Amino acid sequence: MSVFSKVNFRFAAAILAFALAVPAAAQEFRAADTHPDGYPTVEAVKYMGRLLAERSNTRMSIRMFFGAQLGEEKDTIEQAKIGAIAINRVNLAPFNNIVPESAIPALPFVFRSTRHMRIVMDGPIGDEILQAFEPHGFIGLAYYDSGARSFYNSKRPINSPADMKGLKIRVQQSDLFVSLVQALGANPTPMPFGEVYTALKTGVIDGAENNWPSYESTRHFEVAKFYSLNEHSLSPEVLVMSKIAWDKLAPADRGIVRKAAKDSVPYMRQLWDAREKKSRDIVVAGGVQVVDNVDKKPFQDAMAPVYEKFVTTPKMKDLVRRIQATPDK
Ligand code: GTR
Repeated sequence: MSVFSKVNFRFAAAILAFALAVPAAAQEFRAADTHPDGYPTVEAVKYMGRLLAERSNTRMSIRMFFGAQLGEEKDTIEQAKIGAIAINRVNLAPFNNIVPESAIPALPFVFRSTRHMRIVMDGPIGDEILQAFEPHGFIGLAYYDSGARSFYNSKRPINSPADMKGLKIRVQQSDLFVSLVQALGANPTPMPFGEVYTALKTGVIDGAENNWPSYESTRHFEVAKFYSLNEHSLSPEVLVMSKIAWDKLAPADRGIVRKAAKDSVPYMRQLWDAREKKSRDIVVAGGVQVVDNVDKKPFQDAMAPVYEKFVTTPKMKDLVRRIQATPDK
């Protein structure tokens, strides 16, 4: 062996020893959320970040970009797809047009109660739907609660679908929600979350639909004072990781990420339950006219065309059947 190759060999061996001794580079995952700091989803992802740091000896952590700093939900989904955002917390609705199975838990009245939703989404059906994200470039990590979505508007109290006639209602960027609002005789306008306040205020739209905390945190209740608790959808939130970021992780680290995400769920639910009450109090004190004795039956009856249009494959039909057959006790 020449002097040169001996030197090269020693050099390579030294580099290899160094690489084995030095722990993998620290990873800071960029996470996006449309909600402001302090909102339960934002706090839950921060909590997940703390768990990650603790359990990976600070090798993994999360940097939270809240308040739509990285864009509206549709944009953050596109960025997560190309790996520019590692972790994304969005509602299931903006995924409906991308991952067909994500429409199932967003379907109107598919769950009988929050308890039913939690049991289904925490079990094998929820996991099956999380797995459906992977072929589309996302790893489904966990679901968070999102309460019940109900209609609010600036024109009149809504007691029945007849009261919806002709109202211009903002919906998330989901064909399922477009069809849901159409089935009730109103005019759906898909629009990013961040544009809704101004659109309500200027009369571009008459109303929208959301849960108590979002209705409150966005101040929509100040410009659309009729809130009718028809509770048409319990569509949960979803936490996904970009498959590009995921594929770069060692198998053990993937396990840590998955577990930290799941472990943030009970924490989120605790914050959620408290926030729902607090938001309700703020909104009621703000002078909103709440219709809380809405007869849900006529709303439910109007939903047949929505199911026909979106529950098309045998797999989807089976998911709906299994959800309905899941007891909520
Ligand atoms: C909220 C949800 C957000 C967003 C928003 C919307 O309930 O938490 O992620 O989807 O609704 O209506 O755009």
